[in-house]
Amino acid sequence: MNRRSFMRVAGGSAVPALLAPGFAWADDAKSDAEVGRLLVRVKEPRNLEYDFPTLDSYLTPTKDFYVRNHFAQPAIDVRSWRLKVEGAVRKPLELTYDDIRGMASRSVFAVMECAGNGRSFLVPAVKGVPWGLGAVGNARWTGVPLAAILEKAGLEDRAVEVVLEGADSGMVAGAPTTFSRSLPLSKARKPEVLLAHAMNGEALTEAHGFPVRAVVPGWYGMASIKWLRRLNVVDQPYKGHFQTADYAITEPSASGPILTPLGEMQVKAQIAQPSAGAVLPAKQPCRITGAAWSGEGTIVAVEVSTDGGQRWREARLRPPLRPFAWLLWDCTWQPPAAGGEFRLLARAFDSKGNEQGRDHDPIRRNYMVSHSLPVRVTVQ
Ligand SMILES: Nc1nc2c(c(=O)[nH]1)N[C@H]1C(S)=C(S)[C@@H](COP(=O)(O)O)O[C@H]1N2
Ligand SMILES: [Mo]
Repeated sequence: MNRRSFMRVAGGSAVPALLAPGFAWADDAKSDAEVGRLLVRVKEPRNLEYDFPTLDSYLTPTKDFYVRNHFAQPAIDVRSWRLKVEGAVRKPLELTYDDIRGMASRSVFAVMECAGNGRSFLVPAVKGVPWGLGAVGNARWTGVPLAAILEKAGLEDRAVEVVLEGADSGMVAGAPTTFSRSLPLSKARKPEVLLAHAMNGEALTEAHGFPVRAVVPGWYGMASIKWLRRLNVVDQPYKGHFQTADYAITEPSASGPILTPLGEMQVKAQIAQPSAGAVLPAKQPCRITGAAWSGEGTIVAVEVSTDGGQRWREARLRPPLRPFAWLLWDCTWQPPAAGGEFRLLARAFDSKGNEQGRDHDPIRRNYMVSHSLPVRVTVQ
């Protein structure tokens, strides 16, 4: 046990009972100054999880923001780095870091959630990085709208999608593969979609995609390609590994199952406090806190149950309420004198009429784990 984890235990904050066995604190794995209180899920390539029960601020500090890497982090020399824009465009471009920072930028507050967040709670167990609650964070992203870059390059009429390609790569099923994914033009041209060069007011860190990454607000994290090096405008739907074999679900249809790349995030509330396994004193008011977010809708209500889902009460939504970002919510509960075991649940509702569900639909495989996850506590 290193010093920090020792202090956490000694300081009375229970080691989260949610953690998969064999976890280590990030400090054990590396001395990188950008790592704060992250939990190591996979050491190499680096996959680090936010300790969600510590949630106490609207913006997730960059050092506490989860990291999801499929391949080794690429080494990029920003002086020779270029972003190529090519394919079905009238004027191919090669942009430098300074070119991009010199263009008109905007900032968007947006939650980023990995499509595999929460999968360690699925029974039976599924494959993939065993994320608990913390493959999610909320940040302020600054950059150039992708739409402005596509406009500059001039789309040809045959264009249907933009393939965003990262500088990282590795062998997948025997073939060299880059981390790439496409966006349909309908989303790519939305004003919120950015080629971001800053996060929470500072230049991107290497772990989060320096020099430039995509940020696709409202969509699961896999769309937000880090270490961008190429935008390839294509005239056919892209069939890359990370939207066919991975990050896709097979949806039934009249003409048989159709493979659909994952896109929009699902409406979701998560409880941060109390955390699983907490022991609460009877008759003493307890604050239940958490965050809630959705895809392209905004949160309109969060409800909390302390009896496993029989009765629900409305939580207080704390401003700011912004599209694409999460919001923090809370409510007060008076644990009964009799004590016992309790199952806490939260559920969110959004402006598009979506309601958080109670179960995981198997069609979603090991992705989109958006149902209400129970937090078991003891009152005594
Ligand atoms: N180039 C590249 N981009 C990537 C990935 C990756 O492995 N390589 N992982 C994706 C996934 S699955 C997620 S959830 C987000 C996570 O972003 P973060 O590491 O900044 O939290 O990045 C996405 N962009
Ligand atoms: Mo992800």
